[in-house]
Amino acid sequence: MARTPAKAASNQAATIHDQKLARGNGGELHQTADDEAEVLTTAQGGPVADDQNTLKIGERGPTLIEDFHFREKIFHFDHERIPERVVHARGYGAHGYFETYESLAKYTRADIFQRAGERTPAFVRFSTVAGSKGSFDLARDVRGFAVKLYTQEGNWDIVGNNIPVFFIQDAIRFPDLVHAVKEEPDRAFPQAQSAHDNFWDFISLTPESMHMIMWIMSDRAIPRSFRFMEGFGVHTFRFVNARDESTFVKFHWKPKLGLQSVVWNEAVKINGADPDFHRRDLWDSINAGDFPEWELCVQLFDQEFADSFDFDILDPTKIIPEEIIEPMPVGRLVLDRMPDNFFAETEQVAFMTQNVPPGVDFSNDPLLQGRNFSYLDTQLKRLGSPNFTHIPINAPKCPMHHFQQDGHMAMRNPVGRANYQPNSWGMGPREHPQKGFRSFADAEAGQKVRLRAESFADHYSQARQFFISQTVTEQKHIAMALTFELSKVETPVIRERMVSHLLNIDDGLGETVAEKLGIKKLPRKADAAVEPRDDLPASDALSIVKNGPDSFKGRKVGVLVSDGCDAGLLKKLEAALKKEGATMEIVAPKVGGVEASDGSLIAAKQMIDGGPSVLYDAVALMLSPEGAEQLSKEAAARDFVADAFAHCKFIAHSEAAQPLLDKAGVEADEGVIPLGSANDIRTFLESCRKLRLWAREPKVKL
Ligand code: HDE
Repeated sequence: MARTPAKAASNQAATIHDQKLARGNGGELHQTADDEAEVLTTAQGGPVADDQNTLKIGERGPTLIEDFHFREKIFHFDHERIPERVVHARGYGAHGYFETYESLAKYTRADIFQRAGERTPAFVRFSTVAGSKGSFDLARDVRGFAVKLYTQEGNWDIVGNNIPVFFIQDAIRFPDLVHAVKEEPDRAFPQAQSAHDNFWDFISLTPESMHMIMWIMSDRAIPRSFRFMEGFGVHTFRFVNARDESTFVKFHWKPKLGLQSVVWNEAVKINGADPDFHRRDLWDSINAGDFPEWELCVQLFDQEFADSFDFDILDPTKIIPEEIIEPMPVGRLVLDRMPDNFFAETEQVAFMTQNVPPGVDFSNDPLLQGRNFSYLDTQLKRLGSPNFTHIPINAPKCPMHHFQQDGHMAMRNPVGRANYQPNSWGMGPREHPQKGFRSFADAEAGQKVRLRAESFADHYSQARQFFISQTVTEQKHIAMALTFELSKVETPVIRERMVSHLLNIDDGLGETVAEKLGIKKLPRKADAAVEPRDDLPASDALSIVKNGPDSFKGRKVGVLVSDGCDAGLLKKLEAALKKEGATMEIVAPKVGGVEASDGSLIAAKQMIDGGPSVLYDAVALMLSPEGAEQLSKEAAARDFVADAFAHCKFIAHSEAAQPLLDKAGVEADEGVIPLGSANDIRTFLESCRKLRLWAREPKVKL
């Protein structure tokens, strides 16, 4: 069982306490073990006497190569890094479980879906795509949402994203897409950003990306936290039942806490204030026992539907709107434990689309087919051995028996004489035609060609459908994101080419972006392989704002306090937030905290410069008259308030905080809530459930 952080800390304290501290000749500190404590050893198990000084001839002489302890320590350090993932390098994972709601035996023979209430261990890794391992969390980017389910029939990996479509239709284009979005090869920047010439050059020459571009320019690409994102399997897969009948399936993960994103101006500031914002959020919530949860939903359909649907179900740049096929909840995923070690688990976890259990199968989506090749290759490169399934995080948790042997770092080899089959020794595992994985026997015929199907040719209609499904606020964010990104493109013709695509999606969108970029003469619409349709109806499921939470659960209020603040009011606010399942964090002029009106000491989590309001979902200003006066002279405090207001957040405040609100340029509206009575706290909390006061946005002109 994993040690709780509290226990781990106290064990460590005990160990330090038990150790003797001594100084060496040069004054360096030695922590030496007594009989009780663990003795430091080499990797070979040899006890170490001195870990502070290399072996030398004389105190000031040369170092000796016979110092095997030094040599081993440095050798291991030199090899600590493995190649980072070529995409999705920055990620964060957690353990949990999947719980099946009802038997899905009618559709699939996968063991995981046979028994209601059964729990299957799971590991999930969230990621950004473009940035390197050390990049910041709030890049405008797709988020990876990769789930490993340790089923009784082997590992099942649903290696998905938080966006249900992709940039390209055929895997052969993937290296070009990734080269284009990553830093430009001559200058090695920009890091973790799509706002540069190469990316938009590629996109403007790739009309099939236009649907994805709408998603990636929407607030979906700047989520508030991993806990508030959807996940999608993207491709069409198959379920296959015990009678070998196939049903097509698309996978959706729906967050129990609802969807939420930040605004771009906020994202930029979060990246400076806390580049680990998403990591910290997951770490904090899981360690606090507030376990994030998603429902797995499936869209199921047959060949007849596939033949009649407006678009090709093999085309990964298309969705099936939820109004056409309602996603059916089939289970829930709960994340309840952080890894004990980031490298061992999150860094070494190897996801592969080709990991499917019997009863789940592939479709002919050309992107999926290419991925099925790529992921095995990538694991060998990264983990360095064909035995990467021997690493605990990748090892199945069901019985496994095979004749694979040897190779780098082999931990498991066949036992006994037989390492092949068939054999006459009656030893070793045997294939099982019924229990084993049988591919769905789809009839395939045709010429060998390099062709894209005609049914993949419509690149604009669903892009338009996505755009018209957004609220006015969200549409504006898309236009602003496009304007921002294209403003960083230095080559005018690329900007114009993009506008010509946007005009095929929505005239208003194309015109707005052109105007904001200062393009005087509107380009003509891009040539379209298939005339864009304007009859696809809006789909509410595509909007974040329309799918927000109805509670403030899991969210955080930043409370700015000063000496003399009203202790009673603060306690009431804390109690109300706790009841809602939300938390608060105290921000003060000094991290040592403040003395409240009743003389009690209130400890702070952040000093004002380190805790800007972008880190919180709403803010409260609990200030005394002197505190407000003092803080209104400080830029960090004024920014705290001005940003919260500009980002359309709800602001509660003590009456005395007014001078700070005035200095920050806040014009009172329904989202600025004075706190006098307990009733006001209720009003504040009820408002917070809406997350943002979008009606303020035209006024703040973000
Ligand atoms: Fe991946 N992708 N991908 N991808 N992908 C990788 O595998 C690849 C695609 C996705 O947290 C790599 O282990 C190709 C779509 C996630 O460890 C690599 C193509 C979707 C993760 C690879 C795609 C994804 C990866 C890099 C086009 C959404 C991170 C490291 C045919 C459905 C998994 C690795 C983790 C990682 C290849 C397209 C999701 C190189 C060739 C579409 C979430 O194998």
